[in-house]
Amino acid sequence: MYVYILGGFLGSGKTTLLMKLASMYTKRGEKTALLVNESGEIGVDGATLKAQGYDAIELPNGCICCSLSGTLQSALKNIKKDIDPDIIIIEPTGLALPHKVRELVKVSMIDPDDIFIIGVADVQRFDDLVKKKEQFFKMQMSNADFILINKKDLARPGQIEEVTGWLNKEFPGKPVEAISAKTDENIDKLYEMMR
Ligand SMILES: Nc1nc2c(ncn2[C@@H]2O[C@H](COP(=O)(O)OP(=O)(O)OP(=O)(O)O)[C@@H](O)[C@H]2O)c(=O)[nH]1
Ligand SMILES: [Mg+2]
Repeated sequence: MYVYILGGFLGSGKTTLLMKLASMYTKRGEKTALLVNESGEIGVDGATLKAQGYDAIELPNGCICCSLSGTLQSALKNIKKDIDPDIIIIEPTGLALPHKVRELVKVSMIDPDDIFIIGVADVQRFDDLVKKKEQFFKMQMSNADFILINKKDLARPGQIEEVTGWLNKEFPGKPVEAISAKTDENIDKLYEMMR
């Protein structure tokens, strides 16, 4: 069983990506369970995901990396028992620290080598986020196994190269790929990166 944790700031495209990945794995015939911890403004909730035929569990308002850590663990235990999926995709809120989520998932006796963090960086709001919340952004991205620069379709000319350069300098050796979760640009490259 593989677990993917989508780490990225509010509105970076985590839910859009989650839907794409869920559809890809389902088409591949892998049983996929989704665990979402929506912060409650925009996006897709557990009921919508279930309506689309996915096994989805929605955790209540609050943050799964801190106040809801116990809730996360019991949800994982139930998913393993009731659904027994091949893949679990977890979307924490945009304010969560993905490495803390990974620690909690590890406690639920999932092999640490089977847990991956995907960092999602919003190209449109990259400059603003780095200006206002650089430390937080770095903390979210630093533990990612790879980083996706999302919303490629909205990037100004040269911006993808700029952001890629910044990320390569901050996180040498970490794979970086620019995609658009909405228009599917480079989404095949993402699928190749996934197990
Ligand atoms: N143009 C464009 N818009 C995108 C892309 N990915 C996501 N969006 C839009 O960005 C907005 C936020 O996307 P979500 O997937 O809800 O982002 P999120 O990270 O789940 O947001 P929160 O759960 O609220 O933190 C939505 O309006 C999406 O349609 C993209 O690649 N390109
Ligand atoms: Mg979301």
